[in-house]
Amino acid sequence: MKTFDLNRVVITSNFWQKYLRLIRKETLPYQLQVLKDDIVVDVQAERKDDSLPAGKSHAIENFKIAAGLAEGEHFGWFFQDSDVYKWIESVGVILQSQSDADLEAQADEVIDTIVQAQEDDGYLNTYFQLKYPKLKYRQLYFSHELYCAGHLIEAAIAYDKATGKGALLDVAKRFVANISEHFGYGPNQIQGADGHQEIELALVKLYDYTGDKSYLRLAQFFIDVRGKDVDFYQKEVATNLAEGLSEDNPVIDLTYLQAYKQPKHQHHAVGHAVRMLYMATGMAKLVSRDFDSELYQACLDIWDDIVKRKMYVTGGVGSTVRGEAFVGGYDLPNDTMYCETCASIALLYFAYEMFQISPKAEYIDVMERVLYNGILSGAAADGKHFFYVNPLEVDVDSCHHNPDKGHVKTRRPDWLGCACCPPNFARTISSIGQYIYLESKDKIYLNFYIASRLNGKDFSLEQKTDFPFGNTVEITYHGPCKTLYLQEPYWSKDFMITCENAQVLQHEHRRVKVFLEDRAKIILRFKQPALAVTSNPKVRENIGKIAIQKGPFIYCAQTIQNSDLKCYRINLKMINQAIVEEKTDDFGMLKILKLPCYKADLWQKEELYRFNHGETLSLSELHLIPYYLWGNQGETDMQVWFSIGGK
Ligand code: FUB
Ligand code: ZN
Repeated sequence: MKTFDLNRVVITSNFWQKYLRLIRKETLPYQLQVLKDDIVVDVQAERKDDSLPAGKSHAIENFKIAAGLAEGEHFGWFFQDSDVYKWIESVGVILQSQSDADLEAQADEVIDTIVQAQEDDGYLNTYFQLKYPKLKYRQLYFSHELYCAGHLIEAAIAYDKATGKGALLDVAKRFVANISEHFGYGPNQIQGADGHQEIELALVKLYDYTGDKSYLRLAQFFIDVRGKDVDFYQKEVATNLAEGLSEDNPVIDLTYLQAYKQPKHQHHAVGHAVRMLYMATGMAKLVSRDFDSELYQACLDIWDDIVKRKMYVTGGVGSTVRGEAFVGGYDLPNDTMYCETCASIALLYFAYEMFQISPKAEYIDVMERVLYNGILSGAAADGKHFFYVNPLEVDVDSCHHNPDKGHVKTRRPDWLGCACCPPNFARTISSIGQYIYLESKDKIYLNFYIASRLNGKDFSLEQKTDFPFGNTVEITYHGPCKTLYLQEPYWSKDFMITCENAQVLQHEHRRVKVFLEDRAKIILRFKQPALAVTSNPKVRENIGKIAIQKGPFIYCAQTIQNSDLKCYRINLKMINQAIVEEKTDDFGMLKILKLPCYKADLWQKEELYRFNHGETLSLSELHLIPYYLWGNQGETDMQVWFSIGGK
């Protein structure tokens, strides 16, 4: 299957155009100012820990120092370079469908600095160049050198594709040449992989872009070598100690790094969530380019483990702050979870790759769930504030006082010391056009109902719809006969399809196969009722609770619109009485779902426990908003799961 170049997909959806405009006009200029330390913003540590870098970004300054254009020391996380690469990738993605002279000039300037920062032998990582040159490629358990290289590759491809200016692509290729020289199964080569996966998926992209098979082979090497020698990282530590190069003597957690065995033998989602999912994405990419049944089985099992046991209803993943990691199955606490924006983004990537291997409804379901909930919640509606952690329940007082919630922010900060999420959000959302359609020979896969025009090589297709809010999709097609694949959304009711110059050939497992002739017209109609979501009884946090979903959106309640969130009791019989009230707010997007319900009376006396006291319930109304919009109106308690109650 192939994606379409972004200049072939013209997004006309109001919902998504707003985001694309926001990213181009607000987010990217703002992010550049922050990366250049040009504006004073509150750069917070990602969790309460005074040892973590915060206060400024310094990401571009690090490149300037490495390039000899400025003096000073490296500041920030050792993977700070990747923030800049992701920003360039976002610009590249935007420029692929729309010119923007200002953004392009700014990106050129940044790229020029990067070019100058690269060493003659191709190596490029400002942290090691400036701080520990003797430890290059020698601390792979934490170094992120190849992780940063991966983001460089992705940025370089996006920018070259958009502008044809190959400077950054040359940098990336020279860095990869240096990596190929140092890593491999040859004598004197390093037989290990970066602690943080990313280069694997990026190398496959580089192979796709250049057609050079050596990049695919290198990606295969990194997936193969991981976990092959389980002592690899510990040996690195021992050698550095013995040679007096470093005094660090950590005990390496191989589960955190997904290096406890080779990926092809891994069958569970464990350890650091973003690493796990970038790796799984890389594995799935390899499977679709060069089929490997063992690797595919590992992908399938990891997928099942996530979506059947470890994924939040918002598409968030990573249940614990410790190691930003997956934990056991059904362990999904709503208020101490991690649910990093990057992890949700990585789940979108993994799902998309899995769909391309086997186009089943479940992959699109997860992509949609994570996109409209756990990813969009990552940024504020102003495009300039960002969550790293995306909770499903916030009690402001508890977040301020409970040290176990030091990572749960009650407001999206201006920026973060560990700023992986904000530019990841920008590059992913600006690439939305890439996820809507796929093609394979004479087949077109329409994955998302997003109003857009698709200009294929020999056909054109247009989707007219107000989705995610509207309930109809009108598809028109001009071109030679083809087969179109559509999805019946899992949350939809009364899904109906009518065709002109087209014929439904199959409608099974919520996948619809339609034969298209020239001038075909297809109209889809469906309802998006408010639905009560129940979780598997093994999820102890959600026993006796429900969440509300309408269309692709999970809803939540805030104390801005309600009071004492824990007192609301939802009666399943009342769900169908929910009504939507549109409210124009600053961002013009807020739709409030008003749900009749019950509310437990508060106790008048301040006491903690009573004997034999049933709840006294009064009729009430809960005002819910789409989860992704929470936290845009100031600090507030927030809740997704509500107790069932009332008659
Ligand atoms: O380590 C690089 C990125 O920073 C990870 O993907 C995130 O989880 C954050 O730790
Ligand atoms: Zn992140």
